[in-house]
Formats: sequence, structure tokens, C-alpha cells
Amino acid sequence: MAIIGGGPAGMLLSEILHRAGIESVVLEQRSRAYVLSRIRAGVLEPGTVEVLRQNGLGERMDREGHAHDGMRIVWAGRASFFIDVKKHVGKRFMAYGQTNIQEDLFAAADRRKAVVLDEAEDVRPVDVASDKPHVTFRHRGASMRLDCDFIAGCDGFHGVSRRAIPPAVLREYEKVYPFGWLGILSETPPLPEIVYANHPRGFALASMRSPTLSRYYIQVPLEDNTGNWPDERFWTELKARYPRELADAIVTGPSIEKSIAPLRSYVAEPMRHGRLFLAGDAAHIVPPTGAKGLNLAVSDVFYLSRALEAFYGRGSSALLDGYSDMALRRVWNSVRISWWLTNLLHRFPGMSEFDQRAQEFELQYVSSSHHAEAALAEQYAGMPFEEAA
Ligand code: FAS
Ligand code: PHB
Repeated sequence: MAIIGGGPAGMLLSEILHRAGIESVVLEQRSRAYVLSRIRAGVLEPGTVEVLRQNGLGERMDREGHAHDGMRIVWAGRASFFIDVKKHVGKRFMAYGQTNIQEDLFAAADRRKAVVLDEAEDVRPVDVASDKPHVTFRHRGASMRLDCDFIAGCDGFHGVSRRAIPPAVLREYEKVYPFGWLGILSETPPLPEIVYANHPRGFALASMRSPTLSRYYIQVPLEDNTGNWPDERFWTELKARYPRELADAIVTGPSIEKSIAPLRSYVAEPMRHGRLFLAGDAAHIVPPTGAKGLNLAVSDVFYLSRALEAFYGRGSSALLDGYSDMALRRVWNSVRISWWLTNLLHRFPGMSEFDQRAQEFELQYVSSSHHAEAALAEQYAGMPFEEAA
């Protein structure tokens, strides 16, 4: 198995395949330090938590992660409401940073002396539609070729794998949002809950990485940049978007990371072409409003690894043949809820007062209807993985 990309999708796939006795080589274009420097996701669905535990990656997560019963939404300065995932779904989700998961995956790979080639250059999947695909690349100045049975494209949105699917075959669906999220990390005690805010000044989110590490976001215009946001201005704006009692509870401090992520929804179909299988951001991108990006990478890897185990273990290619459709059913479900939450919680340029009030009364409905809350709780927790037929 050739795995292009050493982010969460690629490294998790390599780990799970190893535990099934299936060999893989991971080709990562960046250094390990660079991969670990990226601050990204923070919320794990119960399904993701189980996959990590089942594959020997749960010990530190269970020790350092923070289990949550649900998340809170505040809007228009009103009293907040709590989406009680535990009450409606019977499960809790986990706040545990993607960086920690990446560290845990690298540590597991080192323990098993995995073949992970960092700083692999000019990686190219070749003959993916044949039954003898291979990957060419340069590593430490030498030109290399890796012959393999299958190629997993785990190289993210800007990777090379998706481009190996012929344009006549590839179908792309995209929506670009007219704003981004300015995120900061600060060594301050976080609010006790994950709190989303819809405010006329724009969206805000309070989250955490540990009892001493907070993660906050505010919606900013697409053309904005971090240079416009000294810490003082960020904290003032963040507090302005929360009701007084929550704003007063936010502990401020120097930022240790500050970045702006653009928001887009994107899905590439199919997620398979010949012996190339896409997984994670290589196939789909969601606005982080629903905390789905990393979780979808895990569900893709769960389905793909199960299919590969059936192929190598029982000679059955049925799950490989069904991989794309099965993964896409879960992808589109997450893409839809992420799009819905993004529309519900953000202030769009050109939005009228009517639009703002309509948003607020949709929130009013979700906060007052057991059925609406249950539907949102089920989606936020993530739909159960499909059984193998
Ligand atoms: P990744 O992009 O993480 O990893 C792909 C890897 O492939 C990278 O290491 C890259 O260097 C490598 N690669 C790329 N091209 C290559 C090539 N040609 N050859 C070899 N290697 C190559 N999700 C959330 O749930 N919540 C969030 O708050 C959140 N914030 C985000 C902020 C940003 C700025 C970004 C970009 C994403 C964010 N996400 C968030 C989504 C994110 O967590 C992804 O869903 C997750 O990283 C997906 O993992 P992978 O599919 O492994 O892709
Ligand atoms: C995070 O903790 O980074 C986070 C939490 C919830 C989201 C997105 C990001 O919806």
C-alpha cells in the first residue's frame, strides 16, 4: 500500500493496516515538525474516539482529552441553549486537539518502525487505473519508484492524488463562503463548555485543548489578515460577541498561535478511481462550524481499512468496490450539517435585518423544540458508521 500524505488520514490508515498485517509506505511532503506545527481540529465524534481506542491510540486521549455531554449556542445576547448530545445520542464527544492525535500517530509509527518518508518531493501516483499502480518521488535527492497494490490519496485538499482522477470521471461540488475564521491559541483556562455564538457582529466560538489551553475563533472578512488583529483587539471583539456573563468569564492572555482559515464546502466524487482511493481532505472539505473535517478523515479511513482487510484477508473486493458510495453517504451528511450550521451561525455580507431575525428565530425554534434539538445533537455527534454489508 502506498499512502500519499502523513496527516491524520494517512498516518491513521498506516496504523490500522499495520495492525491487520498489511504493509504500507507513507510519503509525506513536509517535515514532521511542520506537520505538527499546524493547529487545526479539536472536537472528536464518539465514532472517532472509538476508532482511536480500538487501534491503540486512546490512552493519552482518555488521559488528557476532555469529554463533553454537549455544546452550547448563544445568540443575540440571549440566554444560551445546550445541545445535549449525551441525552439524545447516549454518547459524549471528546475535546482533544488534532496536534495531539498527530503526535500519538507519529509515536505509534516510531514504535513499530513504520516506513514514513518525510520531505518526499514531487510525489506522483502513476497508472492508478491499471492493476500495477506505482508512485514516483524524490527523497533525499534520489529518484524513487514505489510499486504497490493500491494507492491511498491522503494528501489533503491541495494534494496531488485527486488530480490523478481523469477530469471526465471526476465530479466536483463546491461552495466558498465569503468569510474566514481567525483562530487563536492561548495558555489560559478555557470556558467549561464549547460555546458557539451568533451575533450581529459575526460568529464566535469558544473551545479548548486542555484545562490550561484555550482555542477561540471569530469570523473575519476573507481579505482580513492576522496583522490587523493584535491580541488586545481580538479579545475585545471576541467578548463583544458573547453575552455579558460569558464574556466576563473569558480569561484573556497572550496568543501563542494566530491564523485565519478560509471556509469552504467541497466534495469530489468518486472517491475511488481504479486502484487509487481518496480519504480525508483530499476528497472533501467542510467549514469547521460542525467540527467534521478531522472526523470525516477518520470515517473514510475506517471504511477503507476495513475494505482492504477484507481484500487481503478473504480475497473479497466487495467493500473496496463499495467504498466510494459508502464513504460519500457519510461525507454528504456531514457536509450538509456543516453548511446548515454555517448558515445558521454566521453573518453574511449583505445580510438584511430580516435575514438576521430569521436566523434568530430559527435558533429560537431549535432551542425550544425537542425534535430539532435531537436532530442537531444526532448530527453533531456524527451518524453511526455503516456496517459492512
Ligand atoms: P491534511 O491536510 O491534514 O494532511 C494531508 C497531508 O498530506 C499533509 O501533511 C500534507 O503536507 C501532505 N501532502 C500534501 N500534498 C502532498 C504531496 N503532493 N505529496 C506528499 N504529501 C502531501 N477540522 C475540524 O474538525 N475543526 C477545525 O477547527 C479545523 N480547522 C482547520 C484549519 C485549517 C487551516 C485547515 C487547513 C483545516 C482545518 N480543519 C479543521 C480540517 C482538518 O482538521 C482536516 O479535516 C484534517 O487535517 C484532514 O486530515 P487529512 O485528510 O489527513 O489532511
Ligand atoms: C476547535 O476546538 O478547534 C473547534 C471546536 C468546534 C468546532 C471547530 C473547531 O466546530
